[in-house]
Amino acid sequence: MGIRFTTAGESHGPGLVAIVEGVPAGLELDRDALDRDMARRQLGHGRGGRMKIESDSVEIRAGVRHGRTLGSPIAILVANRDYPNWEERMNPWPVDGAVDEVHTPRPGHADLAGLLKYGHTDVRDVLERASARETAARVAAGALAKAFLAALGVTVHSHVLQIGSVRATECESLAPEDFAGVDDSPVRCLDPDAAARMVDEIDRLRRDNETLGGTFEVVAFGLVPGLGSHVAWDERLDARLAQATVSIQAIKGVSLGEAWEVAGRPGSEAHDEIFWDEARGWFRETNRAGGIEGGMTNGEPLVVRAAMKPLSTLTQPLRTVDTETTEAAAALRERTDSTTVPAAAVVGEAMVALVLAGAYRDKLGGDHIGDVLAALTAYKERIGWRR
Ligand code: EPS
Repeated sequence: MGIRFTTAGESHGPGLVAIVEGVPAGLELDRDALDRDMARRQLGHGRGGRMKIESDSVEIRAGVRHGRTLGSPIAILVANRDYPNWEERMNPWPVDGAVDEVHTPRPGHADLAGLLKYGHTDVRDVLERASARETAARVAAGALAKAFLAALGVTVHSHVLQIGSVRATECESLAPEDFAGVDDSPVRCLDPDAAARMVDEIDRLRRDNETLGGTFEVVAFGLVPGLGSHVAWDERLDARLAQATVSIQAIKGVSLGEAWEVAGRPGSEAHDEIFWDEARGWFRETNRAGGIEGGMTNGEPLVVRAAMKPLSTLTQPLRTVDTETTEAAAALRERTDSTTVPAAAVVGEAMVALVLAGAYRDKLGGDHIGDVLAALTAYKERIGWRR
């Protein structure tokens, strides 16, 4: 069954909910670790005023008892602390007095297509759900997946590669310890010089009423080979990772390993030659494939990259059309962030962790975490895996 999860919630409604199914029973959870991830998602230079209001924490409502999972669906609540300021506009029940409708869809957002598709007259009925506030629920779900993966020796990290026109210098290869200080960077970037330039670029463009996109990378360490499968299109792990990552709001592109670079190279410089020695067993000296071959992990670090477009709520709004009058208008101006690439990278970790946790569950089964660990040991032994 893998891991299944769904979220519910509007950006300025009472709160967000995530329901996660498939986490084995008996897994110990660390409350602080869950909340740490929630706080990490709120980081990053370029966030707007909303982050001063929210201070996200995970409230478990089902599926956990005395710090251990029960194997039943886990229900998580993340409150919207901004809701009291929106109680009239976002109340689930009718309110006294008129609430103004929004009729100026933003180019680049779900506003117009959502309005037409669902037959709403108020753009707010679309934008509240399309908002990336929903990613708080994903990160909560992802934190459960990370706890499961940690028990299996897997860690998931992320860092920002580019914001606006500023690119970080990339390292040849990364180890888990390289990420130790990444959250101390104001833009979650491992290259301090580039980070300083990113901050300047954000400040400069913010003064010009602009928003910025960028790219980030998620890296997972400690994976065994053989997660996912070559036998069917929808079992390919790269396909699942791509879907999960591109489903994050404002993500427009996803690649695995050095996908775009490899496309232009001769075959002899595109792949990762195979080696074996007594100490290490199977290993590679390069990781151009980003840890995936034939839709399966190959045991090297998994590398997923994503491209995020600049946020589509602009303080200097783009041209649109009033949906009531069909007259030319300026798009909705709302409080917004300048950039959320550092936060999106943390959401990327969550989505990658959920896919990987599901792949482990598919590979090893296990109603109880002890069963999963026993199956993992047996599998490693059968394939002679030494890492
Ligand atoms: C968002 C707009 C901003 C962001 C929000 C996503 O919210 P507001 O309109 O309340 O200022 O702050 O992100 C979050 C609230 C969050 O927790 O990440 C949007 O339109 O997508």
